[in-house]
Amino acid sequence: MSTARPNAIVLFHYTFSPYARRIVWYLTLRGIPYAQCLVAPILPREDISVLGVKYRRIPILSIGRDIYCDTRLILRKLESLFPTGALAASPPSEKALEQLLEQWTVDGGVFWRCGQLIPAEIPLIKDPKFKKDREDYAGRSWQESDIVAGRPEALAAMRGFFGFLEEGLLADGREWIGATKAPSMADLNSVWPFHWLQGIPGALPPHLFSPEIYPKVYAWIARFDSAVAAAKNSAPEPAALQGEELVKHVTSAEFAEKETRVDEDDPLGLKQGQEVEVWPTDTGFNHKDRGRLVGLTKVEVVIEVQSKVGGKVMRIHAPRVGFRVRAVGGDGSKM
Ligand SMILES: N[C@@H](CCC(=O)N[C@@H](CS)C(=O)NCC(=O)O)C(=O)O
Repeated sequence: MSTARPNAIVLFHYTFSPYARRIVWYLTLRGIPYAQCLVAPILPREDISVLGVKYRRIPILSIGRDIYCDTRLILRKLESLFPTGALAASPPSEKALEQLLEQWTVDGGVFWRCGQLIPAEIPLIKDPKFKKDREDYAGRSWQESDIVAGRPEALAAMRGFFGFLEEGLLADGREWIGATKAPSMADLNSVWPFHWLQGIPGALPPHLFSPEIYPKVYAWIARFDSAVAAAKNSAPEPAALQGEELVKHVTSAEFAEKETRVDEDDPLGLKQGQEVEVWPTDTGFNHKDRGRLVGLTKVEVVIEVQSKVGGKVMRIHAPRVGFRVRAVGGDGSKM
């Protein structure tokens, strides 16, 4: 594996995270070089907390001293910071479809139902440390009896999702969701939970889910897999970064974005420089970042925090969707 550091991008992830794969696939399809910091599948993750980040979910991506949380924001930033060869469509109606698909998979229940279908008998689920960690993450029980009890309803929902693709988006025999020549953002925003689930032995019972029952969906997943494998052959291998070397690399870099701004007409009425807390509301909500507000727009909230080593100012960016921002000490801080 190459140890060259091609640019200021570092992806923090572990390899079986379906959300992280969204970013790995994106970078691979685009051929954008990056370094990666492989972290543990459960907390603690020293290589992240040392940067002053409390956000617990995976992946995060740093570009210099800017740290981006949540794949929705990460993809938007990569598209705007590396515009040549961007994957998003240009016509507004196609862009809208891409965003709807992202909402469907992230917020519309697809990922949540996939999580419920992880079989209770796999060794990781039986590990008490993993169970406790995921209960903190999801705010729901990961006890085996509850996983088993939730399965029928999740399978019923999953049939609806597979049907939506088979009889809807892919029904006319198109290769890619956006009828493009190669995978586009519409595919990237929809394929990942299905790709993940059908790769977990025992998650989907074959009498309900198979290439015979959903031929177009299974062929589409396989096609996407081949497209990524082909891109991987020519894409640069990610450099590995960890520990002291990682901290030095990230904290000694410049900011990727020169300017951030707090919109005066933002409905929250928060002010530049004010101390705020930021946290996701769906999962990972027990881990709040606190810092100085330096950015608040329709797209993102940005706060400044200090790295634990070297005391460098880092900027944490989170999307507005699915996150809460509260003034420290404000009435709503316990919501
Ligand atoms: N909306 C977030 C969700 C990220 C997420 O839930 N990631 C999972 C991994 S696939 C996670 O963080 N699980 C708990 C953990 O790894 O700490 C995103 O788009 O990045």
